Amino acid sequence: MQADPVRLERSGDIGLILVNHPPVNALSHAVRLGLIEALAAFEADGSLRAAVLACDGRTFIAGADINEFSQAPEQGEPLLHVFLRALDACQKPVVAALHGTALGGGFEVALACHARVIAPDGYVGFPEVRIGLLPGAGGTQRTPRLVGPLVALDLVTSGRHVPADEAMALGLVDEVATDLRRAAVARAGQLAAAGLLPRVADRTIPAFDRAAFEAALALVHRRARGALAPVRAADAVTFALTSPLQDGMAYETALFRELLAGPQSRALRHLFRAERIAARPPHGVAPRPVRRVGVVGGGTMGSGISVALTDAGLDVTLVEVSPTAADAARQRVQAVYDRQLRTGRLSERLHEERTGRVRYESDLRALRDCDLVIEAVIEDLDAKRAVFRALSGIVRRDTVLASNTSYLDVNLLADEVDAPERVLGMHFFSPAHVMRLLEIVRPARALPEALATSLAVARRLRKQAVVAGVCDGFIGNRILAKSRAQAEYALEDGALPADVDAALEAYGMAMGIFAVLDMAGLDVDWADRRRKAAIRDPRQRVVPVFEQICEKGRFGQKTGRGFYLYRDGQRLPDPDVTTLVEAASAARGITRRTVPPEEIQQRVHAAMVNEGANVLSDGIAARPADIDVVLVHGYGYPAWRGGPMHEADEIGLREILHRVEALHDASGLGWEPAPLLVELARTRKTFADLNR
Ligand code: 3H9
Repeated sequence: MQADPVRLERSGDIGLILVNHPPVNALSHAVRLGLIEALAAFEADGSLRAAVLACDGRTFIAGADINEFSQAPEQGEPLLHVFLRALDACQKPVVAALHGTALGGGFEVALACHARVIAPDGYVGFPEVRIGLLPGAGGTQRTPRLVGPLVALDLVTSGRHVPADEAMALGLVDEVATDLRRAAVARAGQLAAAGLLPRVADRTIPAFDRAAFEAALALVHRRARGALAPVRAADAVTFALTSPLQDGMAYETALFRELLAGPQSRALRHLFRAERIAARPPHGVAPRPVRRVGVVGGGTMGSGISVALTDAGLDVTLVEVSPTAADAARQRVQAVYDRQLRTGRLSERLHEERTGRVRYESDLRALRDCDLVIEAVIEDLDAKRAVFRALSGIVRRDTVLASNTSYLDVNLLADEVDAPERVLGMHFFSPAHVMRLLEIVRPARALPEALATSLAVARRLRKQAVVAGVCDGFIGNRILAKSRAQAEYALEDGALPADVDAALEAYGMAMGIFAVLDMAGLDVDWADRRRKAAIRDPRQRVVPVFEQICEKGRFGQKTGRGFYLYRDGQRLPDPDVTTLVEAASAARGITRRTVPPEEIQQRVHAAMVNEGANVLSDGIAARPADIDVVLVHGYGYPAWRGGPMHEADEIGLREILHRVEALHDASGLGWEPAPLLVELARTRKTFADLNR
């Protein structure tokens, strides 16, 4: 840790309070102390008329120091509030000069300054809800006074980053300036000359549309889906409408402390760390430069991947089997961008620029100059092998070759090429330009350099990368297969698809298992299930309903029927499926019973944890936290629970083991408790112990 993270300099008669605390100038203990001292020194210096508060490095203060949140409270002294009170009491103007990301406590400091100037590429915002907190240093009280309760509510409950031009339009900042320091110094001088000390604290709440506010509040509650922080943040903004600032600050602090001590913030802070560790490239290995990327196959996945690449500023060559198929791929990509243009999410200029950056070809030789090629043809080993064999004779020897397979053995694809150590998997999730998760599948021979390259591409695509080993289904689909099996057993025991889905949604899952299956298309899974059925031990418990639905040509939403019936845009229970489910129970001699939602939730969770433990023992995931990241970002597991492995630690592994033993008793072969889980429970250890 460096000695002096805050210093006071001067520019003529303007003081410069400068923070230098890499990587993101977080408000660590030493920074808070330094700010208090620098402000006091500035106030005491009669030759300084005003001050600018600015940061060195890549960003203005990006918030409180998240690492300190897990430490003992006394280490929190002096509190940020001490500095904010000093700013409020300061009799000379202080102007905040914002660049990079002025977030959370950082933006709260800026709001306590007398004016705010921002660089054109800067952002402001309150991302606290993403780590299960609310702005705890006045953000929920000052923001509604500055820009009205509606904007405040949006910012503190969504956590979104607001770009400079929008921040200006909303009134969150006073000026956007290319020459940031100079503009901030000039403004500080002007305020001093005019004898002005504008304080957000002195403002009253501006007039607002009460009905619109109530509607926005209702939406926050509906969208929270079990998450506490957005609800509490909304409470704090509501409180500001009728209370003096000091009371509001006290209320906000009480809520902040409650959230900080609670399990949801603990879970979300665990994820914050886990996300960054999972995506870390191998130490000291440089990625290869990637400019042009080839995509083989322009179906749903290939076109989605092309959009993701183009969005990130990469040039794409998409190859299909024929000019007609290439044209269909062009239309798929075009449709995504046209929709974005229509809905105002993309300007005409960007629409033209992005659609122009994809080349469509029908000959693999067009990929000659690519730095990375991603294969996204049908999920068939022979088809994929043929593509890799052909690519090997076309691309450079250092071109990284990736397959988008969701369960096939990437080692077998590597066998087809010259220099197999540059082959790996890049498993995107559908729709590929929307879903954040990207499993990077690492075959035995893959070079660290190839891995670093794919991780760098993932970062550029703003995807959450997690490295997985080679096995059937990698991390996510392998665990999903087990949790889905329990959902199917619950059908046989007495539940209906809507009961299972309602239980999982009440748990906080983005969508129930059967609704997801219908959305993705049952035919996709059917092929995989048939493949697995051929190699399965016949003594294993299997529910025939899925196959029976598929045999009737019902493939989910796209055919209007699957586990549910789809009519007029609505998802409805289907009596035919009820009949199939009841028949399945009867065939197994099961007397149907009411399966309580908690039982469904616990069974699905226990199945995930047990398979997660096997995934760890097999070396498919490097750490339990990686599994959490996969389930949260790719499978709709509620982030505020921190992922299944973190949740298991919170519940206690002895209890989890009991639940897994109950699964084994009820479900038989294939449900044995994972040796790793047994060992951890026996030695009273946690999955978190393995993260270190
Ligand atoms: C808060 O402010 C509470 C207040 O309201 C009330 C207080 C009383 N602390 O993400 P990156 C580290 S709550 C400590 O890869 P990027 C991060 O771990 C806070 N460390 O970079 C990583 O370390 P490593 C509200 C932090 O360029 C390194 O910096 N603020 C913090 O992709 C680089 O991070 C937030 O929630 C932190 N606050 O993105 C902002 N932030 O290399 C959280 C980052 O060892 N941060 N680090 O893995 C972010 O959203 C992104 O980091 C940011 C940069 C956008 C700033």
